[in-house]
Amino acid sequence: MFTNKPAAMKLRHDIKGIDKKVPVKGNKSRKYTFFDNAASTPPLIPILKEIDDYLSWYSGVHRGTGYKSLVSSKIYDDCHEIIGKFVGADLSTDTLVLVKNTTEAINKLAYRLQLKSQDIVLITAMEHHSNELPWRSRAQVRYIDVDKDGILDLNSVEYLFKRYHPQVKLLAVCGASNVTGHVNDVHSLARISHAYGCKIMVDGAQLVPHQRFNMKAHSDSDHIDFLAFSGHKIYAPFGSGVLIGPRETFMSGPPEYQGGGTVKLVHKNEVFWADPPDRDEAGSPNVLGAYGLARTLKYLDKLGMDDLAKHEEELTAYTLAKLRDLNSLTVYGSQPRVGVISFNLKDLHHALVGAILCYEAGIGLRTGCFCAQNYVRHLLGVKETNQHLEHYERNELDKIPGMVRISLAPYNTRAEVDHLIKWLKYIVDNRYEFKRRYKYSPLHGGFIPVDLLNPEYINKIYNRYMD
Ligand code: ALA
Repeated sequence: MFTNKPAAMKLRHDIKGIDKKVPVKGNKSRKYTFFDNAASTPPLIPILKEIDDYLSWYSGVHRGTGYKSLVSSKIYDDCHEIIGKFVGADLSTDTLVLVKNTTEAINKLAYRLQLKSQDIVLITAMEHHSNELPWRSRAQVRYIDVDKDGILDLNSVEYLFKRYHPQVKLLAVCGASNVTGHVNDVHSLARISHAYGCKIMVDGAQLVPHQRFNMKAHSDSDHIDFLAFSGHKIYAPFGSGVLIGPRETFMSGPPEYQGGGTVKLVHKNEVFWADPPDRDEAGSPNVLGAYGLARTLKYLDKLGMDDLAKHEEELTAYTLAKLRDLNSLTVYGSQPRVGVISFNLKDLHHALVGAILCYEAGIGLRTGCFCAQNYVRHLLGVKETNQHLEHYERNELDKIPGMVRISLAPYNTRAEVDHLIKWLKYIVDNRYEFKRRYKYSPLHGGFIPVDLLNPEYINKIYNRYMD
């Protein structure tokens, strides 16, 4: 039975746009079911109200003398503390840099570590491109293997450390996969890494929104040295992301972005850089993003992250059981996982399934490779081929392998899952009919119902906001 409903119900009640209706085929509309929380979560009404209230005090920070600027500076600076506290960071020894998102955070760290071309960064074969490409461009990368279900092979971690240390400068690993939702035991990985004198960076984009996360004390061998995560995946889509790490990492050398706010003193021939985090927060910062994220995290703390996580866990188990009851459906990955589930229906292109759910069931989710192409190919047993590049260049996405992904959040309900399952069953039972009714359109880069090749209603809604 479901427990801890009150926290989840309160969260649902506070979601902006929860009752939004979307047009569906046949000139009808229905309440939107949103299962793409791994991409971005919707914002919270109470936080929007707080931001609106604060806006009358909003001003540029750090460099103004007016009263509003003083207030805004204090708010902005304190946001660092509040955000750090949410993940157990110790800001007496760590620095928290506010950036745009996880991608920027990891790129910044890759720059900040001042890696040399012979240095090695260990990553896993289950990473999002954002935790793969920044390392590939600055150091040598070795991949920790995953098994056929996409689960990390711990023997491979030990093997790579034994073989390559002390050349290994960092272990960079996702807390949870954005494809399978699989949760890595990052604290055990931290212990292994520290035993080899190496630091660990956790890409927390898909973990921090789902479970209480604690970086743990520096004195603890399970301590997470660096953490990156995004506000827009934890109900604060106002452009704030987070990078946390030891202060000394941010103390030496110039920042990659240089300009206002990053300096103490500028001479014609010399620059004295500001202390962290200012050195790495160039230009006027995103004060509203910081405020939105800090207030959202306080809200979640008050609601109870553990209760929310428990609800999501039960909803995920419920969804998996229902999916497994369906014929001709393959679910990828394995436990433990957050509410991210990728699957395929036999003989149906993933993008076709996504289109039917969009145009007929009013369900929002994501299909494709989810910016984790190597991992998705591995799970599908598909080899690398340059032919896929030709398909991308011709916008023939219907020729590229991929998956259907649902990503749950604690505000989702069993009724929403039942709605999805009903539709998946309907799709499986009527696959030939759907294949006839939908056509791939290179122009739109997706499948469109043949009687709706010009999706007028999207334009209508667009015009309402953009005209
Ligand atoms: N990385 C985000 C996702 O997996 C955008 O959807």
